[in-house]
Amino acid sequence: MENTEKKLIQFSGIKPTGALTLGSYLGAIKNWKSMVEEYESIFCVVDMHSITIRLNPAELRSNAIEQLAYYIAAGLDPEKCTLFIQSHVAAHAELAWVLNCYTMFGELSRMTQFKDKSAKHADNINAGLFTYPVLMAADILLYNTDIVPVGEDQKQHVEICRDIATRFNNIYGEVFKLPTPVLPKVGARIMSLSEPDKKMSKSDDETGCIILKDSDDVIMRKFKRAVTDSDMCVRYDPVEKKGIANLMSIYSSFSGKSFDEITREFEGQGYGTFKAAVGELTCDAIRPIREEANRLLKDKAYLEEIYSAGAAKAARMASRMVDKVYKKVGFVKKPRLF
Ligand code: AQP
Repeated sequence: MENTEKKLIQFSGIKPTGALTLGSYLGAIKNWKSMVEEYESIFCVVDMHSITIRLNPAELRSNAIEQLAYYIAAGLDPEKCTLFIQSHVAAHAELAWVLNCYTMFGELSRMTQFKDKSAKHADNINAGLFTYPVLMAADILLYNTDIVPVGEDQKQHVEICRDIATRFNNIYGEVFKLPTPVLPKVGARIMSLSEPDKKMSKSDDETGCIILKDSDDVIMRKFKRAVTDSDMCVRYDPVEKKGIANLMSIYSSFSGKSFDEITREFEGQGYGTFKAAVGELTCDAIRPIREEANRLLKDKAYLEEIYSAGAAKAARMASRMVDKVYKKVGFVKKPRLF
């Protein structure tokens, strides 16, 4: 008999501000992929979020296409997932404006990412940086999303999304579904290899950040130089031994081994051996993704087909939500324009 039960929906996205990192792979994409069979899956390249910082336009465009290729290469099968580029679906901007009017200045001021990014880009603290979480709330709420798989740094933004949705629902009835953030058990916060008290970020220093495009040689070199400590014992202690704890998280994410198992495996061996093992495991996991992404990037027509079909499907779903919201707030029904 045909299974008519509707699947719950997972939605997530990554901004194409640079090349994808090992952090975004372990914190987000790998987790997305693990839930594709169970959930209806919608994944977005959130290019509109990227322009809160000044980027070279040609670079942004090529990052966005490259990111889509990496999504597919990492196993997000376009037959099973809706893959699209955010700026292709106007409903994201439309709902974001409405939600701006239901979001408080005070709550946006408390966002950690806003405080961090304002400090980092002191010469360009634009309104988009401030209202970033509102656009993210629109992204999520447009699709009746049940879960949002993210890394730890984005959890606060899913929480404010719930607050905005609750405020709107309290006024207009049950319009939005309240989404739940889902973090991976291991790898929710991968740290920089060179400064292990800082998150590994696309826009940060090159030596501490593994990008999925890195060759095996580069990956091995970066792991070899990873900052550790003088204790010489592979043991999980994220307070006193941040560098080693980070390497253990990466090793655990790829191998599925627990921290105790890893400690036993490397007992009596130097950090050099452990770092090389983490590097090799990372290379083995990333190499096929990189190779497949490079192959896909040679076929721009195929990628265009995928993001066009994805946008058409997403736009159909999203426009239903925009119509509902516009009606609730009192806008006159849109005439047919074409
Ligand atoms: N280091 C990380 N560890 C675990 N998860 C991470 N994510 C990002 N870095 C790590 C998760 O991956 C998704 C990427 O989201 P994003 O690129 O839209 O936002 P971000 O968190 O701001 O990523 P970056 O790399 O730090 O970008 P820049 O440097 O441009 O600000 C999210 O789910 C995130 O949690």
